[in-house]
Amino acid sequence: MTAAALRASFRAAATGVLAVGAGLAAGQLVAAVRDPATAPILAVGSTVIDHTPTALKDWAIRQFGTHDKLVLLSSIAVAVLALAVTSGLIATRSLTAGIAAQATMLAVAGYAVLTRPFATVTDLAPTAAAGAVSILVLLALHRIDRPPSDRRSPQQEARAGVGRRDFVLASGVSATMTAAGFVGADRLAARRSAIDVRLPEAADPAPPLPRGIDRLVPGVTPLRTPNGTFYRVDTELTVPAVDASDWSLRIDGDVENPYSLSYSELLGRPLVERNITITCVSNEIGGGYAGGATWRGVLTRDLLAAARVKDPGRPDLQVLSTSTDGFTISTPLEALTDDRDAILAVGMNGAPLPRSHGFPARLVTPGLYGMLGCTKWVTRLTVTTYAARKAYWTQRGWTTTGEIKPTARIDVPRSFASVQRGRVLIGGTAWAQRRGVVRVQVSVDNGPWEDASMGPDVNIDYWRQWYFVWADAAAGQHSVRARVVYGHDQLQTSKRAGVFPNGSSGVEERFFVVR
Ligand SMILES: Nc1nc2c(c(=O)[nH]1)N[C@H]1C(S)=C(S)[C@@H](COP(=O)(O)O)O[C@H]1N2
Ligand SMILES: [Mo]
Repeated sequence: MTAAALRASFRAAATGVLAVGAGLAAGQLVAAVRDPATAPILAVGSTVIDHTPTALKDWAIRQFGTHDKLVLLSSIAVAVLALAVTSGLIATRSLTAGIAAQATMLAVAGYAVLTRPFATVTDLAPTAAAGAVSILVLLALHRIDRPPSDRRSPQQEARAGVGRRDFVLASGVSATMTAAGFVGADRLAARRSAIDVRLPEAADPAPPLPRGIDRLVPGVTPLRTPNGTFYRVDTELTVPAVDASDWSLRIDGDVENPYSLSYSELLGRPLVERNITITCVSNEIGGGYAGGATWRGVLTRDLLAAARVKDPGRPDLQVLSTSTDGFTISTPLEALTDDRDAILAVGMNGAPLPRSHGFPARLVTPGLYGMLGCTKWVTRLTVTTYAARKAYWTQRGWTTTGEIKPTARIDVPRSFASVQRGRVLIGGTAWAQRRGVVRVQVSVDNGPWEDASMGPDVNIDYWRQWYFVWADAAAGQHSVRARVVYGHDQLQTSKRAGVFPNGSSGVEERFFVVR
């Protein structure tokens, strides 16, 4: 390839990328006005997530943890980039074919948008804007790059250098507007998502959390997880921006009295507060997918009592909860009506729920993994049977009954940390929801199990901090294991299990070095 041909290909590729980039920025901007989740890239990403086999999803979560979505979006971005380059190169051969290539990408995005749960035709607006802008930019840059041959007079050929400058200028303008579009869309979405509500105080408040031992033992997880650092697990690519004034909760299914509740009606009900530690079924032994908070809301027991469940003694009854995006969770009816005080929460640690944790309302069910009782952005509670309806993760083979497995977690020393010889502080948290943590036992270098010192006992559904002083640590590599004793002197199982299908088990072992 000659240098000139190479430069021409480069300009063609750049044309494709600039056009698609400008289109995506336009899509982002239009989506930000209505609903950020309808942006074409996000719709495609969400569709890919929903069609990913469980095994692959599992692998991705294991490999990338909470970065799994970033990895997914980056992969899609790389694919789009490749397609954009291709469309630019095709356009130099045949402009019509180049436009057709972009239109095909558009059609795929449009299909993804329309097949999202609850999608409406107006959700196509961002994709349509993206398509219009990308094709217009493609046409404009293509024209500047290679003026139509009938206009290519000898003088114009001579002024090819000027044409090249025009192309660079036009590219710069396009790239700048694209960047401005992305930034603007981001600002717009952020402004839209500020939460401006004041929650009424709870008529039945939770006891204030005692002081934890995390001041005493640096590195131990605080007793209360701040909202900003609380783990987040969901299938969403962008946090749903639900408007409290548009939101309502529908309670229906096998009930005598189906009804709906607006946000202000919900806040008008007597609110309770409970301290509850929730945990994700995808938490590996020693993992961070657990958090403790004070949840404020309405008891689901009361909400369901007002709906009057038909024949509530029947076996197999579940409540299928649905969130704004169509995601569903199955919770045994019993867990939402017994005295464990499951909550339809509106508040978290004294503040309205953050959007990432389910604003305006979510379920919090003590004792069950998040995917069984913690539906965020919940809009519907349908009383039905497990035979009749299957929830999102049920369809993918996960448990419908799994209770949270009791476990002790080591927070310090960190894995492969190097610590001073002498007195080594070992510490962590332990949870055994519905049973209660009795104590934690520690074994150093596979020695005998010894009781750790325990932090305050908040309640059976809350985690408990612990620490152990290893008084005479000698230089070298060491290991520590920790296990929880819960309920009535039951011992945490040492049997190893992966997270699928009903949560990990096994005793954590950690290695560290004493200097
Ligand atoms: N709408 C919706 N709710 C959801 C999920 C989800 O994917 N979508 N994930 C569940 C899972 S798997 C867990 S562990 C908890 C996590 O709640 P958090 O993100 O507030 O910590 O939310 C649950 N609620
Ligand atoms: Mo989860």
